[in-house]
Amino acid sequence: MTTSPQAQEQAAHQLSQAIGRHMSKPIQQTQAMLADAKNVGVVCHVHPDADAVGAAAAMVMALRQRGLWAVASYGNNELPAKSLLTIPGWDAFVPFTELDEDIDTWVTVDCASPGRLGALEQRLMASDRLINVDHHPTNTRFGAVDLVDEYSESTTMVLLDFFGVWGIKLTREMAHALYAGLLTDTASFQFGRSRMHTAAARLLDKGLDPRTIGAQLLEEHPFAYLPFLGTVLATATEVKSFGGGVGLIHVTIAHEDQRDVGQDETESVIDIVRTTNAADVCAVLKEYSPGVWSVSLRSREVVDVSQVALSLGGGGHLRAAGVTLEGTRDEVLEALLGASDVAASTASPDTRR
Ligand SMILES: [Mn+2]
Repeated sequence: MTTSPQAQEQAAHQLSQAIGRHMSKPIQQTQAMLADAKNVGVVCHVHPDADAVGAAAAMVMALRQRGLWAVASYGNNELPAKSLLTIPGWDAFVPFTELDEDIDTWVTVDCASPGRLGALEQRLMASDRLINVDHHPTNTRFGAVDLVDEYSESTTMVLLDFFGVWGIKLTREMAHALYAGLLTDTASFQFGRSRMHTAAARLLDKGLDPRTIGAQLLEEHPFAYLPFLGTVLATATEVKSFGGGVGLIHVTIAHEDQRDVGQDETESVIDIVRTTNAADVCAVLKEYSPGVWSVSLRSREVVDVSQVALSLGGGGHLRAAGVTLEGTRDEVLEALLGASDVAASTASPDTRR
């Protein structure tokens, strides 16, 4: 029997929209564990981003819809970037020191490894009822149940699939929280499968305004942002030999540069640096407290930066990854440049320029 091109296209479309078959078992296991849960703590990674806050907030809303008691938290003391406070469900977060003793089940979201739990690592890893929900290819599968889909664009996409099977009725607030993670983790719908758009359409159809949410999350900077950019972008340096010749551009944000700006401003720098085409890899070295540096890595099309980050003790995705390192700026830069061979080894010869 021959299949018409239309039928083939239809079948390909259905496949692209389907939840990966590898997810059916972890989805069942997650449902089973939550069926026996009463009080649930949902924990996202330290120094959360929009996917972390959005996923935790949406998960708490879904758990409460199912009649469970639930709160969200993360394992560090500082407030997240101001823009993240616009995500509905932020009010479900409590400081990690105030997490109830009666919590019987934990759900981690957007955490690739136990180290990302910060101050909550020991407490959560001591539990045998931990559900690890994530989309990082470098996830270490540290849960009793691992609901990890590395093909998903965001952790909120993993949850959207799960909620569909779990029978959750999507509310406007839930859709907003899920959309926040999808929008930002795809760099405004540049990285992902076509189903990121069908998912976005479903979420927007709950009554969301993409312009309002986009502006809230990505385009609300104070005037001080401009002189700040002037200072940090002036540090841009090109290392042509990095990664066997694919090149690296690095930019430094020293602790004192951040006096007049917040995390929304510092986090945006990598998205400016990565628009230059002079090198495949770019890095922003950000000193978030004196001597402690978060190194954000991006690649355009050749290097697998998740492997570069992993070799330094961090993790992430093919085109976006990160690691926290301690020392002086020169020591951190030296460590990064030392990963040049790792970068080269991930570059496929035919795509190397
Ligand atoms: Mn994520």
